[in-house]
Amino acid sequence: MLYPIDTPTRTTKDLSGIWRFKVDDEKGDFTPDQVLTDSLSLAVPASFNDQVSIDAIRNHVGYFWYQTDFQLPHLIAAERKVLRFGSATHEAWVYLNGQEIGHHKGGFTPFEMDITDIAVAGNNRLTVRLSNMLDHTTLPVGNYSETTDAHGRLVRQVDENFDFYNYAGIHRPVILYTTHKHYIDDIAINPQLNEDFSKAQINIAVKTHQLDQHQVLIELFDEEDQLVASGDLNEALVIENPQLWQPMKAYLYTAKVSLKDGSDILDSYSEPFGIRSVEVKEGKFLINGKPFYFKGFGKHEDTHIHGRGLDNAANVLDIQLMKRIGANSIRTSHYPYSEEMMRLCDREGIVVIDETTGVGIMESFNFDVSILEDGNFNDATFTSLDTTAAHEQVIRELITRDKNHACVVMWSIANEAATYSPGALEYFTPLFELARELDPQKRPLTLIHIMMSNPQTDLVSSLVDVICLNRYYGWYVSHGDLDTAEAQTRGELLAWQEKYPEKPIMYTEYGADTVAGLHSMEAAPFTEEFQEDYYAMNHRVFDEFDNFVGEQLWNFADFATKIGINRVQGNKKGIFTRDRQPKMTVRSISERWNHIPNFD
Ligand code: BDP
Repeated sequence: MLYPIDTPTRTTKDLSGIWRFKVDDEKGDFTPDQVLTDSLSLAVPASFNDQVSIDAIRNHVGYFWYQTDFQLPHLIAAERKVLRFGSATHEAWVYLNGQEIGHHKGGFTPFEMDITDIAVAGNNRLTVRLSNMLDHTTLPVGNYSETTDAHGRLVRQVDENFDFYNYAGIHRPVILYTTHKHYIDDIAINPQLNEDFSKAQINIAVKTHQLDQHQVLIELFDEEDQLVASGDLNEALVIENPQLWQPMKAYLYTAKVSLKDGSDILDSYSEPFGIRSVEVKEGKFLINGKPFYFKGFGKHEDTHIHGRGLDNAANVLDIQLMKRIGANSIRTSHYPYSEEMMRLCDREGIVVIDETTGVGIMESFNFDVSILEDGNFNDATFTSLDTTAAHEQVIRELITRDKNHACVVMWSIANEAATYSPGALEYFTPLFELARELDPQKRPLTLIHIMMSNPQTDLVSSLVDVICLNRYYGWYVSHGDLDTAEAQTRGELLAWQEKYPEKPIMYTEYGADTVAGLHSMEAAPFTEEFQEDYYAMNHRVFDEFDNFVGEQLWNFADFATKIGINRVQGNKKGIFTRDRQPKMTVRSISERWNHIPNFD
């Protein structure tokens, strides 16, 4: 599925704006052909939650209606018309002019519907029924329950099995685009560099919906818009002395694909791509043959008012701040980020570990590893949860969507699953196989380990290319005691290194909740001094290890979560506040990262 853009043969119409919105009372008195009355005005794209001032709506669990009207000119009557959602969280039923045209489950990936036969010239009414419910079959995983209130009414509840607020809504742009009836469906680009990087063969697969006599022409352009290679699908496209896509120094070529009927161009599409190699070898993570060091963050799509909705300005600022403090990479914790962000990371040279929605795959949550040590620990995650189908679907949709991005150097199949539980290896093996098979570029694969999964307890690390650890020594374990935490950090890294000497190791989370403006002479937890000491301790240990290939701290910025006794108006582990003001530790992290080169 291609990202919707304007080309000489395609037009897009962005349906962003103010839509009508209403909680579905489930009485069945509204049908999607009707005008949604008694509704609120709500911005799309954005989460609904923080746009409303009524708690009962903000926290409602169940179904919601969204509706807008749009006009189509007669001019495009003969064109094929497609309606595409960047994402709708978490499940959507879509109706056009009263007729159901599609359904999609999974809140962080795009889906589209051909509306050629249903859209009309003039006014069209688009209605969406949305659900924000999560359960043991969905990703992310939610604990779903039902009760009745004092009036006997059904009350649905979702207790998130993860640590971020369950924002919902139409989070990404809704675009109507047109194509010719014979069209380009998908493009997969797989640049292969020769050994000394003096040549790149650009392998391109194109999926079309076309007649046999039609031809596909491919033209490759450099950043100055100069044609550097061209040919049809059977010809080898070679770029001599290619400019490489490099971390923090991006170079993007463009593949212009045309579907032709004789000299007529029926459809054309331009896809940016970068040329770079990625490889894991002898304990190193190589980009373009050189050992790369990840410096950066686990993040969230989370901003004031927009919630988890697309916020291009925030994305731009975040990358600017990252550059200023010497960061070079992010992980899209804990779901696929917007296509707009992925394109921006390509452009800006930000290296991305691209994560699925595989979060919350854990029946028991506990940072106390000792409960595993007596050998009787029994966690029923892989018998009680039923997430396989959702997991396969999100892997498929993520890799299909992001396969061409130069910025993506590794796929993360899951975050903090119960990889110490019986059944973990059996659950993950086919998912890793699926990801390897789907990715034309065969990027490295990983999953992210929770603390309970250590060299003694972990069952799945034989599958991963890089050992990625979320570690909270000094915070959830040995809280406030950085001397003990330092010894524990060193001890565990040594044990991983001994067990998997060939696998690179990196931290994908480490952090301490820090309330901006809170200070103390004795560097007590929650103060800005403690956060600084905590990072200094970790960094001392990291620097002792040769096959330690990166530090992505938790989190870039404070973010919203459900309420809980560990959360002071959200998760405060950001090194920036939620409105992107620096905490004290930003200075020392900036000092460190600006002195660590991107490559060894
Ligand atoms: C890890 C999770 C992350 C949490 C973080 C924390 O991967 O989502 O926000 O811990 O507790 O367990 O701050």
